[in-house]
Amino acid sequence: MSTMTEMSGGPALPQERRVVTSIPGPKSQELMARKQAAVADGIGTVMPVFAKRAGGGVLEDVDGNSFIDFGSGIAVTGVGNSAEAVVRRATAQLADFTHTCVMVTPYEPYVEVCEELARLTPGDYSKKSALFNSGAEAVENAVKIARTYTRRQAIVVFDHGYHGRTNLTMALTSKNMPYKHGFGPFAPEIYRVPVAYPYRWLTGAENCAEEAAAQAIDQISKQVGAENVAAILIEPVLGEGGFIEPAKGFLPRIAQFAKDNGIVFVADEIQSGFCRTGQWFACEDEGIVPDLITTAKGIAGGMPLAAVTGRAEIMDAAHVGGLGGTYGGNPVACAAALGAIETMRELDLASRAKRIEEVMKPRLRKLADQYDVIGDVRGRGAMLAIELVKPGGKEPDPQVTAALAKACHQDGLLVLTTGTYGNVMRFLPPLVIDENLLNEGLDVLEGALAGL
Ligand code: PLZ
Repeated sequence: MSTMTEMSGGPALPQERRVVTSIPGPKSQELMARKQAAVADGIGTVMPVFAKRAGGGVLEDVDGNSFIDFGSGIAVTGVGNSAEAVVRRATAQLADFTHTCVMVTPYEPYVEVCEELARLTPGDYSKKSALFNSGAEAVENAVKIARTYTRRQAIVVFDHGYHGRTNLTMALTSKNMPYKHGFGPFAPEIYRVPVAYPYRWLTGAENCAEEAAAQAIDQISKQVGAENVAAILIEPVLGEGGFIEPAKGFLPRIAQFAKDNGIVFVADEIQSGFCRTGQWFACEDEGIVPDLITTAKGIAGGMPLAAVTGRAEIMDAAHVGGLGGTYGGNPVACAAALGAIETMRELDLASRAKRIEEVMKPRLRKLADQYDVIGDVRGRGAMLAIELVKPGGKEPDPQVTAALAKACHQDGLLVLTTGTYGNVMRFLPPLVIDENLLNEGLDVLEGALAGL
């Protein structure tokens, strides 16, 4: 198997952690001053260094520091940055044509991506897709499609769910700050019900799946009326809510309820999809076959592309001309997606994600035994997290989480935090990361915990 350096496009990028300045370094500080003057404050920054190159398992900044990448640009560059096949295919497409608008003059790469999506997503029924630019746009369109298909309006979402930042998807998203605060009014006919969050289920993890499903179904039936519900929308692993894996049994019960009531069951796999959790899609782990699935992020190796894929009869419910957008399914993004999918297949990145779990989870569990601030270790594949709490209980500790992330950044490890309570540290390495870097990243985390 080729080394990470060969797999990334562009000049060879040493696969090493290297901290040569204080973080942020002087050039990043200069650029940050320019950012503050020119870029709206609403666009925040997780780690205040400016990127110069990235590939394999590292990101290099403008000061020559090289960070081990445990973020993948929020679960996007699973195949690595500038992956060879992505660069090759997108470059060829760039030279041929950059845009025609699929609604004006279609092109083959768009159709090819939709054919791949039909092959890769769960379900052996006849499938169709529509392509868009961002995850939020895919979710909006899934809602439009489900509503025209069912001729119903209500959409059911879950506590801790995240679906985007546009007006409709803000309504679908549960967390107020920073996503919704001050941005209302929000779209109507959205109903939020409990999710099976094992670590925080009041009567204990063992009762969680059954009780949460019963509560959710009761609320849908009594408060909304199942016959009014167009779609139930859920992330199989809830990402921005804190990498919550719904207790086993919860998703199948909700999916069955949807089926029994003519409700379109939509899996939002925008963060969890494309090999991230050790399968092509996370819902496969419990044998869930959604009616519609939304994808983005990992689909195109860093180029903006998103999709809604599902049962042909549902996808075809919208009238001709009812779906679209100027750039949706841009040819360069489609070519990149075909390169990313080729890479995932050839390198069997689903297995690599499982291997990442094998390496990381035992070490995270050991750290949890050692450090009381780690209340929970969870996730699967290369979508893993620790939940940080005040020792002795389960009170969320966002301060310690932020401090830990900062200490990791200072020492050359790019990590992200997440969660409704801001107290979850998540690990989303590129699936092509070297095992040495993975272990070295965990060493950095261990050092940061020891230094708290
Ligand atoms: N659905 C499950 O994870 C994006 C958000 C980062 P877009 N998650 C990262 C931020 O702070 O904006 C996401 C997701 C799930 C939908 C989306 C939205 O995807 O491509 O960001 O629109």
